[in-house]
Amino acid sequence: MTGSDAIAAISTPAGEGAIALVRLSGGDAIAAADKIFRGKEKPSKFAPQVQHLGEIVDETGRLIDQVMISIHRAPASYTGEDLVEIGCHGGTLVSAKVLDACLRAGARAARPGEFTERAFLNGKMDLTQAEAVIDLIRAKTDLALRSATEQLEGRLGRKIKSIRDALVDLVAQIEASIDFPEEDIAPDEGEKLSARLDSIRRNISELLATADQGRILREGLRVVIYGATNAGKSSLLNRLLGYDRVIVSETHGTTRDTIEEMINLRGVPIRLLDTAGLRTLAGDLEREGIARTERSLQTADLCLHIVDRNAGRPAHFEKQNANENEIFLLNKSDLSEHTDWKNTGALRISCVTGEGLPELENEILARVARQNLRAESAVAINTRHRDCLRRALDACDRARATMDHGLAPEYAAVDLNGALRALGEVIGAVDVEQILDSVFGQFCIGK
Ligand SMILES: Nc1nc2c(ncn2[C@@H]2O[C@H](COP(=O)(O)OP(=O)(O)OP(=O)(O)O)[C@@H](O)[C@H]2O)c(=O)[nH]1
Ligand SMILES: [Mg+2]
Repeated sequence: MTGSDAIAAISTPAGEGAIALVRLSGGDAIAAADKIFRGKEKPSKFAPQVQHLGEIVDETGRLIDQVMISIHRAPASYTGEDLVEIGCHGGTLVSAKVLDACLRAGARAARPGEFTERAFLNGKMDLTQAEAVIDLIRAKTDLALRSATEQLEGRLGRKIKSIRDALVDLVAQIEASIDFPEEDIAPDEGEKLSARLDSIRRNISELLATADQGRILREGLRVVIYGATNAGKSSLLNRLLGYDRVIVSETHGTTRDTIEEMINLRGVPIRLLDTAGLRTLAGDLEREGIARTERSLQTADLCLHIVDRNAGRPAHFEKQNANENEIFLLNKSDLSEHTDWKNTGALRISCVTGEGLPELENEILARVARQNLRAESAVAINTRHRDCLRRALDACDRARATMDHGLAPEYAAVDLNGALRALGEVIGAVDVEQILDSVFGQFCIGK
């Protein structure tokens, strides 16, 4: 259980708005509200979950703001503790003064994510669900949002728990045969144990395979536009973005740095990068830009190689082999085609007329689909989960090797227990202070 000291924070974003929400949570939260609220009755007398109109006053009894206030009693609240929600007017100063009043009444300022941390510590949610709250707040597209909602609902947690249960059974079998050899427990032997372990390893691998999808949903697919100078890279970024974000000009070498923008392509979040054009005759500054282009290409999920069909083949040009991670584009299809490009298989687009752009979007989405990014497969692990699951899988692999060597199953038990711990870390079933700090530290204050 958590200490029941009351914490308080402004839960709505900073800035002006119609209303702001100040939350108080903890054993003393309602008592603190009693001290600063003036209305028909005291918050401690309120029925839970009912809004009441009244005033927040300072220590001299002077009015700070007219508010709507409600109380939620433990354990039926977000945090699992007594929780008070004060809806005040949305000015920066007003909400700060209401928060101040809460602090004077005995609460302390909440750390980022502390409300959700308490919800986790009070068993209201597992760690994957707590993380889903961050994903939900940060989601930029419908698909990302849906995935976060599924995780909040507990789908990933349930999968992990079922794998863990299977592993616990297996370990129990093995340990029973060690601890009570004389009892007549007929433990699963050799082949059967290995088969059970293999099924567990498969389940872990399947979850691990969703890591890429999770990264794309959370951070966006990295799509890098590259090609010779003046090919129309910046024009393409502007076109896909829908407004003139980058300077476009007929001068070669206009873009000197990589420029990144987020777009929402029919629900799929995409981080689109415009890069410095590639050419051999370049000054120092431009060379640095080109080096950055090359670095971006190394981390790209998908590259859009774009050339000007009106011009001849650029000096650096290499004919690309059919590559899963690359789409080759002949731009400026509104102009005549240089003979160099005769019979070149490529998608022809025009950033001026918009020709070919819907086809390009389809092609990008088709490539994404090949990466298994589908709304239905809504379980998508994050990097922390991936790290835990990899350790769990490694430990299972070691246990499997031990069994293969014909050693007694108890030698495998050490590794299997390691796998159990690693799986437990995913859902927060093992008490590891460090994990909690790193998870909840990412939150905003008041969540
Ligand atoms: N006619 C025609 N002109 C285009 C098209 N796309 C781009 N342009 C023109 O081509 C020139 C270069 O476009 P940019 O988008 O700046 O090219 P870039 O690849 O970003 O060039 P650098 O930043 O110098 O590497 C500009 O004058 C654009 O207006 C197109 O589809 N058709
Ligand atoms: Mg450019």
